[in-house]
Amino acid sequence: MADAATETTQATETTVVESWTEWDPLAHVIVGRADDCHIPPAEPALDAKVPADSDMRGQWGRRPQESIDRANELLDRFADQLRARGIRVDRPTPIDFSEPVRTPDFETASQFGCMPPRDVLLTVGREILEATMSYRCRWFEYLCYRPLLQRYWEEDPNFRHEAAPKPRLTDADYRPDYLSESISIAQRLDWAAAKHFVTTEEEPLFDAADVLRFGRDLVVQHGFTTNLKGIEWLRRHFPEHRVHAVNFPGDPYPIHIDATFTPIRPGLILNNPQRRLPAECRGLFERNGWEIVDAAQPAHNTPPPLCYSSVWLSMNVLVLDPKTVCVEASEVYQAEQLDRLGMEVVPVELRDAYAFGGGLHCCTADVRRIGSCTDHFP
Ligand code: DAV
Repeated sequence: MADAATETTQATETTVVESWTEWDPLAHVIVGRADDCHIPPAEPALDAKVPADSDMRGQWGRRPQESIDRANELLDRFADQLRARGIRVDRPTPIDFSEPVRTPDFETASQFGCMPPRDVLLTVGREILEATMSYRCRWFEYLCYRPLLQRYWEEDPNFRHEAAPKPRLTDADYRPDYLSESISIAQRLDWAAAKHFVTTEEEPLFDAADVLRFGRDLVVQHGFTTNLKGIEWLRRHFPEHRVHAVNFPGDPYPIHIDATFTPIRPGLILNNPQRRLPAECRGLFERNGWEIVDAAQPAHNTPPPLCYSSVWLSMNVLVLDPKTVCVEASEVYQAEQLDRLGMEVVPVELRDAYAFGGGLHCCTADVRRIGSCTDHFP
């Protein structure tokens, strides 16, 4: 592959925020917290993601305290593991998620949590952008990160703190087709292939976890949580970047790209074998000599109880640098595969926290990775 590198910025001693890729050496990261996390009440975008036979259907409220304590124990240990490697780790400040949310356009009886900062914060170069989000219960989640973002803003004169326009999230944002509880998987797959997702094109919507950063290029999944207007908004907001929309027709519940398509290092991406990148989207990678490898099978047949995510959190790894990757400790097949691919694998226990919003990639957000804006697809 080509190794063209375009220096666009010069880090200084006061640089706190800067990250251009998913794999450059990690220096500073936010790790989420499980405190007070709630299963939110029914709402259109969230219901579309919960399978018909899920144990979460019909129930909502604060998660059991033992599960919160256990998840926090694992998140704290993960934070310590990262600190022991010299990485600066910050933690969010949870708000009271039992509080209802009411805006002029919608109301919901409780909120969600702040375990997965990756969904909310998109770091591109020296900017951290708060995503619009697409669930009503997550509308105020950015508040948990404001104390950190304010601090970075004071410490780093080049840090740009941005927020995408808050969406109105009226019923016009959601397709009523998805409101039925008995949609077959075959129907869902047909809809996914036709790019008929639960969110409409009423206004720009995106979750930060639908975006992957490849230096000058941003790869964004079009699915339940990010619509085409959201992708167009990102394109206009980052005029120096090339923004590529992708979708994965094999996924009946397409939210977030980070259990589907996982860059490991320049030239190597893992792809979920049930959600292969379609041929028309592969050209960019193939022309530039990137290898797209089917990820190993997950070690588990089912997600843990009360979990939104699929078993493919096995692929939701956190790359520490192009030779080192954190893999969930029970995901032995994924660990073996990455070891065979030449990576040093750091096992991290996190499965009992999956229910709070995802895996190792989800529960973190980049503040700094050492590197510059490089062009990997010249
Ligand atoms: O496979 O359920 C999970 C992504 C979480 N950020 C899945 C996608």
